[in-house]
Amino acid sequence: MLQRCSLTLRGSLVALLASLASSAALADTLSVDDLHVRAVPPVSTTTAAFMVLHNDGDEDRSLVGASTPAAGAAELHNHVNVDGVMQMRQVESIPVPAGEHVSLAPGGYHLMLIDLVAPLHEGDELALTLAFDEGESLTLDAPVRRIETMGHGQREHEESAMSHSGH
Ligand SMILES: [Cu+2]
Repeated sequence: MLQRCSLTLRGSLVALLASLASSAALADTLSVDDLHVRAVPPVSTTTAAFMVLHNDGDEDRSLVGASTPAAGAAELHNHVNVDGVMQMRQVESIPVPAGEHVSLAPGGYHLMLIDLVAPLHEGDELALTLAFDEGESLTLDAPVRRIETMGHGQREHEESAMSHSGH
């Protein structure tokens, strides 16, 4: 199961974030837009956060980690097409090439929030800390929103979680 296999990764993420705690403020070349968290039913212990990451600088950058007090773990995920079936996979980083932006959106890259400590309500705001490859971290308030999507709803997302394999 996802929960169990994420335990060792969670430990290393905590260590990583601890090492970043005293780092410099985010360089102004990186910015975050349209940050939000998917509203889920109270019985759900996982959800996903979405955003658009902008890199206005000359160097390729990447998002390398995330955390929130609202969840036991926050993992970087992508959806990949495996023999015609969309599966969620954990990734080590999400690249944000120089001068470009990357969307974290349903069906693609997203931050998976695992082991929610309390039910989410539409309109709540979660403090979400993003860690970048040169040691910067940025903490933002992520509003909880209802997201209506075709083909990539919460039910499918949870089924994808079930098919998680390899870690
Ligand atoms: Cu996911």
